[in-house]
Amino acid sequence: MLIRRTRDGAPSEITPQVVWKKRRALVQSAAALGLIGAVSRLRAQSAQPRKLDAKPGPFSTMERPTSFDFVTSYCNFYEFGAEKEDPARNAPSRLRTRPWMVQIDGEVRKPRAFDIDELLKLAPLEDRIYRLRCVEAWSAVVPWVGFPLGELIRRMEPTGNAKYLEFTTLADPKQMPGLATHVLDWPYVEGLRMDEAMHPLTLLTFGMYGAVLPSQNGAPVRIVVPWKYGFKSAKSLVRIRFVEQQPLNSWQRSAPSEYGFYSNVNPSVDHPRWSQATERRLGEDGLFVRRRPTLMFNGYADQVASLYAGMDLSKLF
Ligand SMILES: Nc1nc2c(c(=O)[nH]1)N[C@H]1C(S)=C(S)[C@@H](COP(=O)(O)O)O[C@H]1N2
Ligand SMILES: [Mo]
Repeated sequence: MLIRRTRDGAPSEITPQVVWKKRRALVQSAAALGLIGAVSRLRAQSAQPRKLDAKPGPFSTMERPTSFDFVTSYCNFYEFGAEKEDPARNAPSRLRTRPWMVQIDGEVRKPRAFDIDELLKLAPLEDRIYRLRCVEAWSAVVPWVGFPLGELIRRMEPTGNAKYLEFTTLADPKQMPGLATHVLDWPYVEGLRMDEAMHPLTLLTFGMYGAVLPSQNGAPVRIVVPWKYGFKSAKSLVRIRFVEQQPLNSWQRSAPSEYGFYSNVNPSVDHPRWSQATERRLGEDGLFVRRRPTLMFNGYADQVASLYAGMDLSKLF
């Protein structure tokens, strides 16, 4: 599957998934023995994030996950500030993730609101290690925990008019200092075509690295769409609306010449201000570190290319 496509990794970079699994098993047995509890009590304030039980899911890359420290400290979450360190600095102490409701409405037979703890139990959780490629030409490999968004969509019974999904994320100025700036029109809005949303790769995501999502990574629930630029993976969702018209996503609204609706990772369509042909992998900084070639659909072409058959992807970027 994806293993054969990993033509860019040096041998040391291709750590088999079993190693990650072993590491996770170690962490879990340490937790069982109370060791982690002991360690975390030594840490100043933060409680150990709650573990999420999950079975191994499909589509995981064999590439070595980026370190937890990188993925949780180098973030884009503009509601908490525009610098990469701002979300890690601001979100954990400010974002209240309980109680949390997610409204599901629009073109569905059964519109309703879910309490986050109910939503979390809607379908079995899976571990899935995906590449994430930011439009800013950096990438990471992240072990997510979630279930296919399609599991939720099916249960909502969409009407025949449901052609797209619109995702809206939290916009609360009391919790989110970034809302005082006008980087984007808040709330942050994203969208997917129905077949993209139903695709088995698209993950409704509650956790990473075997535990609940850190606030800066979009707690308590976010979308992860691994073949699209990172901004399509909206964080801290409060509403999913089924709609007939293509939603106008926040980045497209702010700069339509730079960001489109589809935003599929595509090395041959440059951003107007920079190349998308290569990327820098988080955690591989340094003068002599070679940039990686960016792969079409972020390496997921076998799974998703057929969704875009016949479309001119240089126009529908
Ligand atoms: N609500 C919200 N979601 C968001 C963003 C944001 O600013 N606000 N940034 C996006 C961008 S640009 C990226 S690259 C990814 C980053 O996810 P990560 O920080 O978990 O790696 O989140 C996306 N989701
Ligand atoms: Mo991004």
